[in-house]
Amino acid sequence: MKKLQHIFSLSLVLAALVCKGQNPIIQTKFTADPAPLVYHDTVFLYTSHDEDDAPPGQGKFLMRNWLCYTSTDMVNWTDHGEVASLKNFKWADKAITGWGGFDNGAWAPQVIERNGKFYMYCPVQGRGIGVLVADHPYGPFKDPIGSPLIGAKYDSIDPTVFIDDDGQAYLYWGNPNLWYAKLNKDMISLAGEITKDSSIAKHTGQPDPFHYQEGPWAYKRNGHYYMAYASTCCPEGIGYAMSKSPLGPWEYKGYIMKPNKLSTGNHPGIIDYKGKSYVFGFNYRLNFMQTDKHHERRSVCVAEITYNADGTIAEQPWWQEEGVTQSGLLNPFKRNEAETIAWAKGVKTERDSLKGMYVAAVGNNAYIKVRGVQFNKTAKSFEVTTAAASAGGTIKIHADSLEGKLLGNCPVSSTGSLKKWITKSYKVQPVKGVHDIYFVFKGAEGQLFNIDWWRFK
Ligand code: FUB
Repeated sequence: MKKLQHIFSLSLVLAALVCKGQNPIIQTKFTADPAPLVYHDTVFLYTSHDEDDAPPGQGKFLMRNWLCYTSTDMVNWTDHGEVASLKNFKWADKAITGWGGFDNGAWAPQVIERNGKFYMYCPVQGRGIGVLVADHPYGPFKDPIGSPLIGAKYDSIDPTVFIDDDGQAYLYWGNPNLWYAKLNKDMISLAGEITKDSSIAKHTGQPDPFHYQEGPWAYKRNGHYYMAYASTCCPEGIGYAMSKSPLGPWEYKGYIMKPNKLSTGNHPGIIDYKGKSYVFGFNYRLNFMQTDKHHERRSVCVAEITYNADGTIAEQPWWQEEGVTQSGLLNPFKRNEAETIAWAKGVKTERDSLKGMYVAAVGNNAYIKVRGVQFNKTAKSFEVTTAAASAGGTIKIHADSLEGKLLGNCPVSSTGSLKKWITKSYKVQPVKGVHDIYFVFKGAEGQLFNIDWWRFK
């Protein structure tokens, strides 16, 4: 019996080892400028947000807010929606600066934790770099100083922040030059001069071996200081430099990822998590799945990276459609938010004050895939909370592929409103072991229903 149990757990572990994610990792919105933060056992992924109606054309960004996603397995990502927007910065108002107002300019952010507080550094394009503070990684974030931390005149976009082992914090930013300043322990004021880095700076009049463009990402690992960045505009790959000190001089080390003409931009975010190392960035795959025209509608991707013994990073190919290996399995017996997704087609996410985030805009044949779901006992029923305005529809539950074994057929009837929720239980075919689960939505044309959460029993 013990031997059987051992073989069973081994097969679960092996199944977990081969579960791969897909790139891009978010499909319900256009996301860019990934800023991952590992906090306790979770990866918090902050991103900028390209609006669906960004006009065609390179550089025609339409960006109003910043989003947050979380994962504990690097493959299934839970959407927490907007965590901050231009409206958090009263000084971003057009009436004050003459620039864009609250309608555009929410560029690449980064969040860092210090002493239980979360500091979010946000470029407000053309107006400077602001800082927000929160008690929780999901916010609410507030502007503690009511003015830009870095004024507009220092190539002021793309902040990255890093705290050294001695407690000194550094803020870096800039396009086309790299700038930096020390931060006080309060993380919301400067501890010194604003300085243009001279070793990595682009406009030194010297040849530019760094190909530095923008999007710096500073960190320290095994005693080495790293500055990764979007390089070689345009298209942009991801380059990096290393140093023995947080203020350089920086030595160019090459590409983490060479540029690719499929993409104009890029923007690194690098972490270690559960014993592996990852680089995040973005491509335009979802935009080009919808149209052959370039819109600034980007999508965050992730790849695993490895370090050589001397601290240099092995170069990766351009973002592959196959993503990273799943680093943990999903428990189907706990409440799972419907917006926890490995891959989705034809759905959006929304938030309301009562329910928080939920999956919306579910149309006929739309689907959600969750990866590496571990049924460590037999599931016999499925519970789900939905709301439907009119005819409703059906949730078909398939195992392992869109046409895989049909586990359940769950009719969703009208509740009279897309905001009126009911929780219903349905019998399903007994299921055990590790599976990908596909929720496929069927019904008439138009929006069928909303889904808040689900679990198996
Ligand atoms: O997302 C707007 C800008 O494009 C970012 O600030 C840059 O890093 C580039 O990704």
